[in-house]
Amino acid sequence: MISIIFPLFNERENVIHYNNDLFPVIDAIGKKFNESFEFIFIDDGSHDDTVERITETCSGRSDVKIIRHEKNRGMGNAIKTGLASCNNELVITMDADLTFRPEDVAKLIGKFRETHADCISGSPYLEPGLMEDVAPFRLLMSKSVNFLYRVLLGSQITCVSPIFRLYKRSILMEMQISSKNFEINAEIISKMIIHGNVVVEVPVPLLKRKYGESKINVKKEIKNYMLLMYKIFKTKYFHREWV
Ligand SMILES: Nc1nc2c(ncn2[C@@H]2O[C@H](COP(=O)(O)OP(=O)(O)O)[C@@H](O)[C@H]2O)c(=O)[nH]1
Ligand SMILES: [Mg+2]
Repeated sequence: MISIIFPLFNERENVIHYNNDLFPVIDAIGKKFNESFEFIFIDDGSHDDTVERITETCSGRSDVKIIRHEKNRGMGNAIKTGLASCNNELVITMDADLTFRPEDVAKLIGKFRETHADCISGSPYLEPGLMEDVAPFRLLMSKSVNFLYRVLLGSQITCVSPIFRLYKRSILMEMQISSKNFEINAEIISKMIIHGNVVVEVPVPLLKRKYGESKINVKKEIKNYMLLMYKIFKTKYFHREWV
């Protein structure tokens, strides 16, 4: 069984569509791969009625866990809550807005069965033309940050930030993860690369959000990614503690 963790913050416009856009797609992948899934939704103190809507949408499904943070604690903390609340060795993390397509979960599983890597990471930069309608400034920032990470990590990784991944959970449970927000994905992948874990990327499209609004605070995230790079630098080259 594979656990799929979704951090949710004010996503009522998305979760009401899951009976069309998410569950049938994952159920079909389960049949194709002879695999079963557990869905873990972490509501991170949403101000809207995300919890009520997801509870309603999932009624009748026995493969769903809904966990709630009373207050907003950030995407990183929500993913950590998700990891702590499942027992399966394989976990997938995914966006609630389904901008990474649920059908591409098949690519994560297919690549894992082929390679048995420690992490299969979806990348919209592995092939040209996979990014749908991204603001040029955000694309430039993202590509520059990824370039710096490649240099720093001495790795060919094309994209450090996506949430769309399959992991061996035991590796994450042994890792000290300090990020509270969006940069958790870059922290995890950087530490895996530094520790010599096997990370394999697969090309996946990144679509434009269909419903609701993005919650990312670009300035705050750039600051967090820079701080993270400083920590990698200290740890990798001076063997100093990651604090
Ligand atoms: N738990 C948690 N999840 C969040 C938070 N902010 C965003 N998310 C979730 O993280 C995912 C990505 O966020 P999104 O707003 O789409 O950012 P973008 O894709 O970078 O534009 C979505 O599933 C959001 O619901 C937060 O503060 N806490
Ligand atoms: Mg999004």
